[in-house]
Amino acid sequence: MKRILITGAMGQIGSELTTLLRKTYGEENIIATDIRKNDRPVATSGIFETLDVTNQKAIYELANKYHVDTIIHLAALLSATAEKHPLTAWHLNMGGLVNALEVARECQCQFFTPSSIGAFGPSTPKDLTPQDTIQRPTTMYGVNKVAGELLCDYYYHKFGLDTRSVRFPGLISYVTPPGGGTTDYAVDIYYQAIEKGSYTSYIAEGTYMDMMYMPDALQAIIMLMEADPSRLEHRNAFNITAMSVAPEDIAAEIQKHLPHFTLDYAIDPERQAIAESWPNALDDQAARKEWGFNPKYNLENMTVDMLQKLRVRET
Ligand code: AKB
Repeated sequence: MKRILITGAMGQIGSELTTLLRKTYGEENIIATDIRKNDRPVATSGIFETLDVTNQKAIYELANKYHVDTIIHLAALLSATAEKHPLTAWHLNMGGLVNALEVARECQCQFFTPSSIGAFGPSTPKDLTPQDTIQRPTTMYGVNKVAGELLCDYYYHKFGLDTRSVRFPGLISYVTPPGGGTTDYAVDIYYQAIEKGSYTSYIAEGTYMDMMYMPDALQAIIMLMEADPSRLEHRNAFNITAMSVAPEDIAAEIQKHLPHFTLDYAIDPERQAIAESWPNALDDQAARKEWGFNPKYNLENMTVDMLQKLRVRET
């Protein structure tokens, strides 16, 4: 039986992961935490504690109070925000991670924290980006992600801590909007398609990035955490992807359902530069081979589901 502490539970991944983990492992076994508290179900329907991950003692006290055996550390700033506030990002992303790892070490917890396609940079091969390749990112977020991957591997080799991670692509969901990411356009486009019938993209035509629908991302976390450790040749972190798309591909798919939908562009140079430094399409064979990663959604069936779910929300 698992008892899981989640940090950043109010965020884009955390909100939905908390709900799924409560269903999977029982509400009493999931301790959702976040520095924010509001009246969303994450904070009102199960165990919820406010937690600042830069306070190691506070993480330890909660881990101890609830006798947790797993920590899922999600609290972090995303790429665009991190680029605007690099030192805050360093402090929160790296300080929070090392604190959470230290608590995991003291409490002998299994540990998951997400890495990202942001862990790659302009000198990384852009197409079919290999699992093991050059990682010289040019963003603070990317620097944090590479350092985080190495730190998690260090805790595995040095202390035998069971650390596991994936490099998430842009995540698309109709539940909680992302905030401060470079790939956020791929979520906004669906919201605006339903609300206004048009979208102005800050990412340029022809800019390809990996994306994934949230149900596949959540399933990936559970599958990796439950994977037989003897099959894992890699740990921190596995390439995973479900599709490689540019803004016009998503628009064309939306137009199949909303023929009057229009897309135009007003490029944000900062986020465009970040996007251009990232891969077009990852090779995720290692994840498929070592723990059976197998996403169910592609651009086509994700678009059907997103539009349907957002329409229901509108009414
Ligand atoms: C971001 O755009 O910052 C994130 C990511 C790909 O890590 N969605």
